[in-house]
Amino acid sequence: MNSSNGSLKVVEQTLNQTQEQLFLLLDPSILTNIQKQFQTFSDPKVLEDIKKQLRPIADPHIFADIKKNLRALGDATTRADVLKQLRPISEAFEAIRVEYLGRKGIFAQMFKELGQLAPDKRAKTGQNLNALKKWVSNALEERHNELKALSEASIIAEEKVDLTLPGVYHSLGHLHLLTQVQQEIESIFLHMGFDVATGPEIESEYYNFEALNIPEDHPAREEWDSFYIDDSHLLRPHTSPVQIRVMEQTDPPVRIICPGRCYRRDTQDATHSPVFHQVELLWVEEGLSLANLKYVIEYFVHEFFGAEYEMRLSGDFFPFTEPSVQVHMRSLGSSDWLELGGAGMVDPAVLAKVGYDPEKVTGFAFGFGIERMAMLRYGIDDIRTFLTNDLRFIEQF
Ligand code: FA5
Repeated sequence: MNSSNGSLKVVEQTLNQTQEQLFLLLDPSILTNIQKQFQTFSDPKVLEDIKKQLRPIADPHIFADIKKNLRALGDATTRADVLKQLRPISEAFEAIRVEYLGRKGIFAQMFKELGQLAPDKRAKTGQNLNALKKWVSNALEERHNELKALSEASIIAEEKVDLTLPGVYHSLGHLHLLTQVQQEIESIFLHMGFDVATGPEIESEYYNFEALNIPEDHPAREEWDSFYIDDSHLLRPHTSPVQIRVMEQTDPPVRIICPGRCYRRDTQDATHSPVFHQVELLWVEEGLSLANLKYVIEYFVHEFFGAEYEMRLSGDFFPFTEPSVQVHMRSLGSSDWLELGGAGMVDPAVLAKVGYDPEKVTGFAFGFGIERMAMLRYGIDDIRTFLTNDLRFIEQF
């Protein structure tokens, strides 16, 4: 047991004892007993005896002890809890005051009976009765003041702030690496004059497939055949549907990026996760060509990865771009290329579907994996680490 616990026990014991002793003074038998001896109040010995019986109200040591031990309780909450136990004690003192000194209290009764005494006894008894009443009244007032001081002193002690104590450190946490990377990508494109667009993660087949030039019987559907919510809605497997939603609502020129979560039924491995992020880019305007697409990607790679990385475009196929390319990246000197995503010139059929004139405007788009970019930049060799919430990983970034 430490000393604080020891003090707590002592304070609580003292409080209990005091309370019990005070209750005894309210026992009707002691009250009648005092009253019965009234006739003999002229005898100083009787008075001393009564004062002895009333000792609990005249004992200043009870509060001195409580105070000393309260101070030893370091914890303010414990102190506050203990202080609450003073309430029944102060109530007991008040009850005693009423029983003894109140209008119908025993002193009032004894003063009434004074008149019935023989005149020779009356004066001395009356004097002693007065003295005793004063003694009781003083004792009660002193205890009352001590009680008040005790509560006030403890409250002040509680409120005192020790500025020399070491502060409590609250760790604030920080953004997850993926969020940091996403924000950095957004910032690069915002500086290039692109807007950031968003779209729903539960997407209809129309935006996910038909509008992107992938009819129902097209084999490419299988590649993006993700988690279905009902017959015609699925968790989007890529961010390309946002291109359609934006173009439907905006006349060209359109210059947007759309970062967001995607879902696929891919088996999890070091580079595949069923939940991952892509950033989509779309630029539609008059006179755009594949050269502009290459420039934008190169500029972005330079800004995001720096000079120590190289990129490569190679031919690919997507139903919604023509021609289509695959973008790969690697750090200089490395033999492994990592696929960032697909890109290409927006297929004229897609432009026509949203009401654009493919004879007038052309556009290009890409969709890159955000995890893959972060992995490349920070040398992370397993995509699963992004989602395991291991602080040893998270706190590195
Ligand atoms: C697409 O999703 C196309 N929508 C990209 C596109 C947009 C092409 C615009 C043309 C024009 P693809 O299925 O290749 O493409 O996915 C693009 C990138 O998303 C991948 O290269 C990879 O970086 C990332 N990705 C795809 N599946 C996963 C996965 N399961 N886990 C982590 N990253 C993934």
